[in-house]
Amino acid sequence: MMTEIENMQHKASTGIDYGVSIPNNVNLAGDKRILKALERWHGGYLDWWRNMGPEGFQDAMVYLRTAVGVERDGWAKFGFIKMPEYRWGVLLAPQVPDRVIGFGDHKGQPAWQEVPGEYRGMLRRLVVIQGDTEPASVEQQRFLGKTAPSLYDMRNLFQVNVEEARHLWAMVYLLQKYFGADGREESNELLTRRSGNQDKPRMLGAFNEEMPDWLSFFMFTYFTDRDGKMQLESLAQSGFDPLSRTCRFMLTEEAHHMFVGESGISRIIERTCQAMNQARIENPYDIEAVRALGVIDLPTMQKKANLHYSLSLDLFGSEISTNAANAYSAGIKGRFHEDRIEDDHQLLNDTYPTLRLIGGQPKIVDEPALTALNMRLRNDYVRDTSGGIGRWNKVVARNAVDFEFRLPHEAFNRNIGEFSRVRTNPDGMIIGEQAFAEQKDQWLPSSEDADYVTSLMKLQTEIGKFANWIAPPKSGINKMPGEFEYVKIQ
Ligand code: BYC
Ligand code: FE
Ligand code: FE
Repeated sequence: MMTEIENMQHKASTGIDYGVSIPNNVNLAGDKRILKALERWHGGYLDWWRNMGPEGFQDAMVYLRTAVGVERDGWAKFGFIKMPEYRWGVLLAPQVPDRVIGFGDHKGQPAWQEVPGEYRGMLRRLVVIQGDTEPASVEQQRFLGKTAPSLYDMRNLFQVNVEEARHLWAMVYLLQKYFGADGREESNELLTRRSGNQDKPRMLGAFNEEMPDWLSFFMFTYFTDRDGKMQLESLAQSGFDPLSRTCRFMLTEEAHHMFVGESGISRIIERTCQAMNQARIENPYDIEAVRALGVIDLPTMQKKANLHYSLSLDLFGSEISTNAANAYSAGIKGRFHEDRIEDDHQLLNDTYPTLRLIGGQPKIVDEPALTALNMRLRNDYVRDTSGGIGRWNKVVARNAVDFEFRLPHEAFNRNIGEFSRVRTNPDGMIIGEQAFAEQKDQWLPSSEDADYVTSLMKLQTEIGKFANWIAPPKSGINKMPGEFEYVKIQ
């Protein structure tokens, strides 16, 4: 904790007040009603964290970064802390002076500092859905500490967890501050839904899936946190300024989550290829031989990628969506990089090439641009996602292994939208239910694949050591050396 003088100096230089129970740059000290409401919520939140947060490590000292500023550079401070004592704060990116609404029916009007009454329901729904995913991911990941392949990876997991929990705080602040009694109720509901629970599940599909192993965790942070990035980018364009500012700061944290995923997968590929080369195994499809080395075969990694990619595509909603059109026209949710697009930002007469199921086949057809906004954001996502696939393939190529990762067709294994009505192979060819059932174990993780991967998941807590199935990272966190004790388990 800082002394009072240190806090005053810190506040003067960064705008963040650490002198109250909830660190913030929204002047909670001068907003006693909201501070009280958040303090009350904090109690229930800590109960949730203790019950549903990382299982078995609540007393461990973890080398975590905490936000101490909101400017792009130098916002983080690193130090050892017990997770329940993490200073979850309410941090908004700096206000842009004279900001105007950038799109939709209100384009050019001053950005809203209060909730516009006519859009209250719509805004609340989006904030609640965004807020719901954050604790859901913590719940999904809560057992992974017990099988961490190294202290470095364990620390990264916990960093992601405390930040996703801070993202919950970010949405709860908006609910408490701007949505009155409804907002308080929604804030409490966010602590009572549970990932995977039959009676009170989390709101979106992917967030009710199990996360049984670290390969899933890395795939999730690569594919699903990237949906988080795209959605936050769209909400960062919002005409409701507090939402925009909140999302802008959340995005700075999101980059690390996707780094954890992309580098984690790269390291697994690296290790598998090395082991294959040492053992002179040339055929990556010789699953038995590769698994005998205690590493994860590349085809199983492709199947996991297929699963997490298709689950993440579902998070963009239907290709044709009046919800998306309404949110855009209202000025509530924009497009990816709306402020860098050159058009009229109203889309009243525009069309957009949209992937649809036409006459039983996937076809690209022009649709009104407003209702095709989910499709457009999903296209931006696919583009963003393919970059990492290319980098994974470079690792494979560098090791002279004959294998190529690729993204399956967007119609593959879908539960939301146009293609939820059909079954396809990974190339997007429509096949019958029975053909799918017969071949799905080649395309999605089978129970044997799951058993094998699970069998590798053993806790490795020796300083500087890594499980056999994953290569060490290129460098440590915050320039720490390889032999650093990232988590001190009590
Ligand atoms: N699962 O018009 P439609 C993150 C519902 S991830 C279940 O097609 P819309 C994170 C939909 O709610 C980012 N239900 O879709 C990542 C609607 O229901 P109602 C999270 C679904 O509304 C990793 C109906 O189907 N943020 O931050 O245009 C770790 C028809 O909907 C699903 C957001 O998503 C689904 N997958 O788009 C931690 C941003 N998809 O209302 C965190 C806020 C659709 O008719 N959310 N439905 O009962 C949104 O912008 C939109 O709600 C969606 C859906 C993009 C999700
Ligand atoms: Fe998040
Ligand atoms: Fe994230």
